[in-house]
Amino acid sequence: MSEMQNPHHYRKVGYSMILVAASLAAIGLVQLAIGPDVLYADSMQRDKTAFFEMCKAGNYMQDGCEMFDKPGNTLYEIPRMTLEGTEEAESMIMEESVMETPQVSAEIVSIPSGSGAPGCEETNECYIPAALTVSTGTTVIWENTDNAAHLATSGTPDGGPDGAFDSGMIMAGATFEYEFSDKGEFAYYCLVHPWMVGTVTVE
Ligand SMILES: [Cu+2]
Repeated sequence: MSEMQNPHHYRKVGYSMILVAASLAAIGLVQLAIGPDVLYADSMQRDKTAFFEMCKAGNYMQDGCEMFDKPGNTLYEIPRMTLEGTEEAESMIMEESVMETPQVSAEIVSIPSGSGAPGCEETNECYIPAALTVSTGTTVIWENTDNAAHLATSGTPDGGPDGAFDSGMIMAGATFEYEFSDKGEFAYYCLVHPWMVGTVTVE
């Protein structure tokens, strides 16, 4: 008896054909579930983006590139129109917002005019704001708007400098920057005008 005449082999072939038919049916169902529109829109988007990149590379001089003569506008209109609601659109929106967020954050503490004479401590305004709360990695910029020189030295008038930071003399109109990398509460004061006190709380 040859291999082809083995009835068990016919049965195997039969099973194989059922399997192939089932696979085709499954592929059809998956295609229905995904929807051809999504795939179509996706490839349309790819084509448009590729075309735009080609135009951009050629400085918009080629035929058909007039539609992109306002670079920047069109590039961002395309994804919004065709990809809204898809995962890709969401990730693009996220990328955009990441780009808009400044990488370095900074806060300004103003040293107001007249703080070289006692009195500003009565309203807690020798540094403005006298109590500042920032997140780690923030750069605090002390801006001396007075016509006298001042300092921002970490520590307290009673305990003296604690060594965390020290501006040295900030001359009239000058600034001092310090980046707070560690969490904690940092008291500081002015060495030459000890009524001037402030705190930076880093969270
Ligand atoms: Cu001072």
